[in-house]
Amino acid sequence: MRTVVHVDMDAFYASVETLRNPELRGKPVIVGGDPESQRGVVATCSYEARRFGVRSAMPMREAVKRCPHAIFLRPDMKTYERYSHRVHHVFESFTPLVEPISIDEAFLDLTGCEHFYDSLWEMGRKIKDQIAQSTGLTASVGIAPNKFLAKLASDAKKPDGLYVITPTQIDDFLLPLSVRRLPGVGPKGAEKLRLAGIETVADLRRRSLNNLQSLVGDRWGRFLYQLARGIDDRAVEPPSQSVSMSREVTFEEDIDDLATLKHVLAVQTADVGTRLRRAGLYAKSVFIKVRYGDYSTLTRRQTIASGIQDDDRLYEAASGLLDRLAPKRPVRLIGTGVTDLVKVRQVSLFEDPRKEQLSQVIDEINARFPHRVLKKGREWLPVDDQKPRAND
Ligand code: DCP
Ligand code: MG
Repeated sequence: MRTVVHVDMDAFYASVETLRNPELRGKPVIVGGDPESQRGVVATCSYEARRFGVRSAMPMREAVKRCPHAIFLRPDMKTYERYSHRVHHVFESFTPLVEPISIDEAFLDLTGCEHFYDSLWEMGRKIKDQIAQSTGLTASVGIAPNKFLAKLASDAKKPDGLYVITPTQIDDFLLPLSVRRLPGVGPKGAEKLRLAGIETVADLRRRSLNNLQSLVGDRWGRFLYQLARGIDDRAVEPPSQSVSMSREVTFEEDIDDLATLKHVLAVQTADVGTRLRRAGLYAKSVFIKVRYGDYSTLTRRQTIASGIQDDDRLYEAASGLLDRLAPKRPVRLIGTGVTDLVKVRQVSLFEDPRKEQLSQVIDEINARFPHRVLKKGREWLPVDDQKPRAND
């Protein structure tokens, strides 16, 4: 049995702002874009502002309507990142097995450490106390036998919450929940399940594996079948120690055209590929990052066991990931990169070694000129016009 802890800071950006300026304490604080602008959205808000119905990702104009007397602030990412690092240090004083999920959220694997504490509740209180001591901020902590349940637990008593789910308590906690609370079940998925008569986890539990797979497909069906039983075998995975290389760009105007986004990926993978070959490294993971206008950020990652360094395969992987991610809204930022870098590649019998040679020849020629003179067809595109925004 594992002991997985999920920690999520409360109203993170707004809490840091309140810490810096104690006059904000107890007041509705909204952090986000320009309230005057059409594009501005709420990044987050204090719990006082949430009482007026203000939420993350809501247009600023709507937030002003709902809570006109709030204090409106623009985000100060540098400061939030400094606090995020401090919180991370606290995590690492409890265990090296820390998987950061976002700027204010992480999973910790404390399996085997239980005997250092009187109870799992005490373990949770210690983590919260250390965070408060180091930063002055409150966090919500959930402790459970796996990631899925730990995340639900940290959410159960927010803000400043603590909740423990032991194996015998799983059913009491889980069965009454709406399926909407399950990871990956959005409004559309929930509607599909509702039409099939499934609204709560208890409804889900009554269905056979076959039934769920015929409803939502094989992979999703299996995933839901397991979640309904509180089963989740995913490990807490600390980020790989090896370095990564990446490249990203923020657009002047959000872009919703897939072909343009792929062109940008082509330029970025060519850049990353050049750096890989220069360092004599092969990448076993390729990832992409997509940020929408409301700052919500998605990443996708693919593992390539044999390791790659040529532009074609890097691009193929990145563009395949973008297809899978299938952006639903205009994209503000796109990036791609590689991790799990290794020196020596395991040779696969099915790969074409000429691909790498071609990339190397292009690098050699480019190295002799100040600008890249040789580019592959898909790199010719209008991205030079897309300058990063000043405030990113
Ligand atoms: N964030 C953002 N845009 C979003 C969602 C979040 O910029 N659409 C930022 C601001 C948040 C931070 O990320 O402070 C952490 O996100 P959370 O979802 O954890 O939200 P909060 O920490 O603000 O509140 P909660 O107490 O609900 O965790
Ligand atoms: Mg949070």
